[in-house]
Amino acid sequence: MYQSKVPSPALQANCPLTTGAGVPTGDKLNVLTVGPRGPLLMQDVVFTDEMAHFDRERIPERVVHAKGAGAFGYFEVTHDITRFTKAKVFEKIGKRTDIAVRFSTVAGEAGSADTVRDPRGFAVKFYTDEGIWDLTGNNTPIFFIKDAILFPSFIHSQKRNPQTHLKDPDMVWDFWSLRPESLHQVTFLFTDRGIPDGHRHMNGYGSHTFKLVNAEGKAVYCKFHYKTDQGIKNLTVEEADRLVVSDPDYGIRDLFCAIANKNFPSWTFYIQVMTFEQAEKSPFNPFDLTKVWPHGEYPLIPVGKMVLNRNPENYFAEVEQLAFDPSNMPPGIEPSPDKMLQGRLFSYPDTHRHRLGPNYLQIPVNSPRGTRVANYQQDGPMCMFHMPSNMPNYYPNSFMCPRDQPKHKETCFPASGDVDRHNTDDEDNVSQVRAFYTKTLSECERQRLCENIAKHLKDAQIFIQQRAVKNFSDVHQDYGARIQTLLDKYNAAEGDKKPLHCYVRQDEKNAL
Ligand code: HDE
Repeated sequence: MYQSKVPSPALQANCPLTTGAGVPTGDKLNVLTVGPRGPLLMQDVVFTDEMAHFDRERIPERVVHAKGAGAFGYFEVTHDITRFTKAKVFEKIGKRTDIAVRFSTVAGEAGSADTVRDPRGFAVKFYTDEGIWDLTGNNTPIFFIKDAILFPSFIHSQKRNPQTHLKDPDMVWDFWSLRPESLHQVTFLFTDRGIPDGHRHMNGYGSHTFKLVNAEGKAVYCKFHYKTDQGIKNLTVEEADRLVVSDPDYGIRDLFCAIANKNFPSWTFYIQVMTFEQAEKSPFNPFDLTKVWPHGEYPLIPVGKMVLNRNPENYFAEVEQLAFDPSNMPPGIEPSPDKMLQGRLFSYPDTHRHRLGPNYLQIPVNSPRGTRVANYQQDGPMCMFHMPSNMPNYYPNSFMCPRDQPKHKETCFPASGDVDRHNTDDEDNVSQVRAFYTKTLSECERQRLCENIAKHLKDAQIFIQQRAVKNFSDVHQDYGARIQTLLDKYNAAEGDKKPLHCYVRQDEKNAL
């Protein structure tokens, strides 16, 4: 069982107080001055050591998913899926693998409230025998967009207006209404599940399509689901609004206290599987992250259980420095052509190098455990790893050293087609949303969904409201009509409020 590298309290308590260099400190409560009222001396290195470190305590917060809660535990295999994958994490029933999990909101800053309407990050780090596997998912099986190039702009539209520094409904709804592929996730977000009750009562999803490869080299596509064993529970809008004020860290507190009280949360882990032949024939793009795979056609296959049974010893060391990376995949798990997943393969390690430095994988919570790192990477800030002095730092070489092993090569697969910036906007963005609206939601849930949307959309300019309502009507006439009726009431009661900030509209630019 992994424990963070903090010395035991007993050992630490008997140590003398020291500087960062380990030099024992005589007096930690008074600076060194000339006489009781005299000036402070620059030779007071106890003071400069303390203050200089304090000035450097903050690192850049995550550009998204900045507010989060973390915990540790294990994944245990309960069903055999070795027919699909050779990944050792699944190699036999009963096998346990240490995990780290971080839950998070998306748009808020590191100090923002936990109970806002927002997707929840649900990232799982498996410390497998073949290196780290990061399944960096959310609490929704889909996402707003399906092309990675849109992500920076999508996030800009969800965060603060660059002039007012305020959240801006115009930006949010202008972007969403111009990208109809967002309708599925927007609908999910404004249902009751848009405000989960803490982090223990929500499901997690790998969301993307991945590839599983078995020991014979045969590959299938798959999706990962982790369903809460605590039961789905959501907060009402009223409860959530109250907690934003009374307990903005509700999610962190709920998780920490549950584990501290040995009420260990768990999730049941499933996969869906699609053969390459089925993918070829699929009526929708199985790599399109705005689409689900219907469970009727691709049933959930049970795999294992995830249990969280340890709180972090230190939040900064073990949660703030956690670095999840979808490109960390052990043999037997590979990426699919999903454009969003492909984009993420670059972005996560890139953002970690910015936030934590090029040697972030040497931070204990990010380091593999069941296996040893052996490569020719060297140096860089905060580097703690180097090859033994009797081994070369280059490859190939003629000496004793770590060598690549062809059995771990990625599977070979055919790919063809014109290289182009293919526009896939016109792919069906409404059928699955319509099924969700008409078949999955109850009448009460549909009404609350429309009320939740109208309550937010009402603060966008009328022309943006109209474009958004048209998109909802494309999903279902009733969906758009209900929202428009609610908007009419708001607009009649509140008048056409001049938004705080107005960009110049495209068709008004000649007015400049
Ligand atoms: Fe992320 N995302 N993301 N995301 N994401 C980050 O990495 C990114 C997407 C998710 O608890 C960042 O460390 C791109 C989908 C989680 O530490 C960054 C795209 C899903 C977390 C990043 C997406 C996620 C992040 C920012 C579009 C669900 C928090 C900070 C192609 C399947 C992990 C960081 C944690 C964090 C990039 C979209 C989940 C910038 C480019 C889809 C749970 O690398």
